[in-house]
Amino acid sequence: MQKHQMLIDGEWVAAQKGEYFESFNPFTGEPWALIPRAGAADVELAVAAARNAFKNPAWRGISASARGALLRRLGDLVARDAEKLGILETRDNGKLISEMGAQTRYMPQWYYYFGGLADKMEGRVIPIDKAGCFNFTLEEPLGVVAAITPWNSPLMLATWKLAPALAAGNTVVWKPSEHSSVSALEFGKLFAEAGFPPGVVNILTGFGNEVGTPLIAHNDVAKVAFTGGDRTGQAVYEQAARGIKKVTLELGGKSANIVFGDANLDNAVKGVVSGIFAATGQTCIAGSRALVERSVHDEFVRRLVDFARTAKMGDPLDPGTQVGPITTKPQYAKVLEYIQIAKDEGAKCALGGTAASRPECGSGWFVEPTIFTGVDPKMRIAQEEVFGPVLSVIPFDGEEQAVAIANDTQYGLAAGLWTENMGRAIRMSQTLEAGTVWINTYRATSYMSPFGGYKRSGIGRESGLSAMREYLQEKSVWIDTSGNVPNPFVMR
Ligand code: TXE
Repeated sequence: MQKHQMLIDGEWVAAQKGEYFESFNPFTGEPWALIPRAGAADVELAVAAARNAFKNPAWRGISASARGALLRRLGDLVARDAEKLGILETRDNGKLISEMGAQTRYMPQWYYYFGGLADKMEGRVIPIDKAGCFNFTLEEPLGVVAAITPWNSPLMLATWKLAPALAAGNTVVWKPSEHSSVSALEFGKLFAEAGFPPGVVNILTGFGNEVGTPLIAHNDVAKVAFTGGDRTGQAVYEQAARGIKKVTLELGGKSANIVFGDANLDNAVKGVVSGIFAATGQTCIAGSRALVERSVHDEFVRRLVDFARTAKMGDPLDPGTQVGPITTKPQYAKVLEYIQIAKDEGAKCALGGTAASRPECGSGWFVEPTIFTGVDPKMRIAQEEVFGPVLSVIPFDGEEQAVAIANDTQYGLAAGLWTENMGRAIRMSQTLEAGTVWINTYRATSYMSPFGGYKRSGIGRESGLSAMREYLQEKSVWIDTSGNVPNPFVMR
């Protein structure tokens, strides 16, 4: 079994207590790596390193253009190592190499884009209303950013935080998920090679309560950037609030993929399948509710089931595999529990509905692609995030009802619309409560386009120009130009 070290102040180290935990390969169900189990003492060291690096002229004193150049160099190194990093992700989280490899190959674009933005975040001169005053603004970094990331797209979701945080001049302590530390540690080797000074990025591996909690609580942490489940996100938000820390939260959803009778049904079937089965449902943007207009409901379900039935399950490292295992054993148990809940609630199982025992699934944690019909929008299976290959099909009549059902959850991350009526598509893009709306497509994301949630799906935006602002603060600077300080007892 490989034994790993974590990154503090440019050094590769064990945890202070010398403890390790096992990381599992979800395809075999076997442990394959030993990861340092960090705790509060390691948090102290990593935050001190990040704090010192933030003040160090080697980082604070270089120009924004030089920071941008470092990010672009990092992007080149990620491009060079994309295949290796993708394979490590798949070993650790069991998601398809076709998906993980595509993500690691696309990741350099974030470093190029935010590297380009580094020297373009200009302040403003305000045409101030006070005579004898000159007023301008500065865009300044926040300080030490705590980045806490999940296991489902480990390096991509970290990249969404690291690239803007570093471009803005912050330093980072990154805690990857305990289920996917290996790719993070391999990725961590690239910072020194790209030329980042020690301590600018530190990586602490371990568990949420042992590393995440003291990290968020630390006085020298200015901001918390978190992706994960909404309950954990709530706890993170509450704790960050005690220190009045800035936060961005990306917290998953119960996204609706809405199919109208006038849609190109072949495309809509592909879109719905891609939304729920392509990433084994383990994605924040999973289109886990298919809302289907009643006029085409039966025909659509028939085509959907026929298509989903052909999905090839098996080794996620095989490029031909279409549905992989569930990443963790508790998550596997959670998905099966929700399938039982749906059955108990009276939903009708049109496909799957069990653990997968196909020979090609070996001893991995696989669940059959599952489709429930006859789902009432109030059922738990239609309201709660399952995070697995489980789709709820809900019929509707007309646009108004579609919007009402789509918006009737506590989440608001994304929505898909399948229709040839562009007037309706544009109307609905304005009434759907979701941070992203896809029209006749699904699961498209880009470094250029803001991504984030409405309602319980989160706070703040990642990617695009908006992300840069999440890692900067604006300072207002006043200068007297009159040389004559007025009456000190009257506010100017
Ligand atoms: O995520 P957690 P889990 C959802 C999905 C899934 C559920 C639970 O529904 O079934 O969350 O998954 C760290 N303070 N999503 O338990 O707990 C943890 O170590 C600070 C949606 O794996 O949210 C990890 O690094 N940090 C989601 C990170 O938080 C804490 C992606 C995420 O773990 C912490 C993943 C604490 N108290 C799961 N507790 C999405 N939005 O895509 C845990 N952590």
